[in-house]
Amino acid sequence: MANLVLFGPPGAGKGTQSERLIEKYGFIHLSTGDILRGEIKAQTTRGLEAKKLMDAGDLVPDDVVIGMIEHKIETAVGAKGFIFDGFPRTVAQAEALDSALESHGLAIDAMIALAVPDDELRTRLLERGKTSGRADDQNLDKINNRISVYKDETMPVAEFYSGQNKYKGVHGVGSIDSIFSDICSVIEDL
Ligand code: B4P
Repeated sequence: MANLVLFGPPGAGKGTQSERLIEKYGFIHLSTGDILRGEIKAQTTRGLEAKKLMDAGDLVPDDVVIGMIEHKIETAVGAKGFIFDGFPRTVAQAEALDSALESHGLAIDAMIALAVPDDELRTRLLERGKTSGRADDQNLDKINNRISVYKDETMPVAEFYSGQNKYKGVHGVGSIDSIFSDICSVIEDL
């Protein structure tokens, strides 16, 4: 089984497609967004610190998310394969992920990158904001900030994996089923 990074801008469908991939292939799913929202719900110190940044659409510091992911990898070693959703979001996180996996004799096999135009992202996130209760989905300025943080801080991660010949682009507009089928084709060709 492969270890995959599911990549894309906010609202690209990473969480949506991860759910289906887990069901089909039995991956261990590591979503830093979900883990952080869990910490906020549990009102941990880390969660309370992260909340301000997440609500504004900014990234949580690298050392916080790297520590969380290293811990989750430790507890799941021996799993069939990992799907990293929303992580890495900076080159420093990508380097830390390579080291953490390497220390267990593992590596990323592919980055699957969902490409979606900015207008479609804004529409999807505002729509989700009507029911998600997520502050970062309910305000256009915050959504625009998330998109620009993605362009400035996260897009270089795609070059990082391109340099390792692991980048696989997938068109992220269309039905959820057709995008899922394109992702499965990539995985089955690995
Ligand atoms: P995340 O939780 O990772 O989430 P996301 O960017 O909102 O989106 P995702 O792409 O998963 O969207 P989804 O499938 O749900 O991050 C939230 C915040 O956490 C970040 O801003 C940051 O503050 C913090 N954070 C997380 N990880 C971090 C890290 N590594 N480092 C630092 N900070 C970090 O899809 C969105 C909507 O689109 C849904 O409503 C869905 O139904 C819809 N949709 C999906 N596919 C569709 C399709 N094909 N057509 C139409 N609609 C579709």
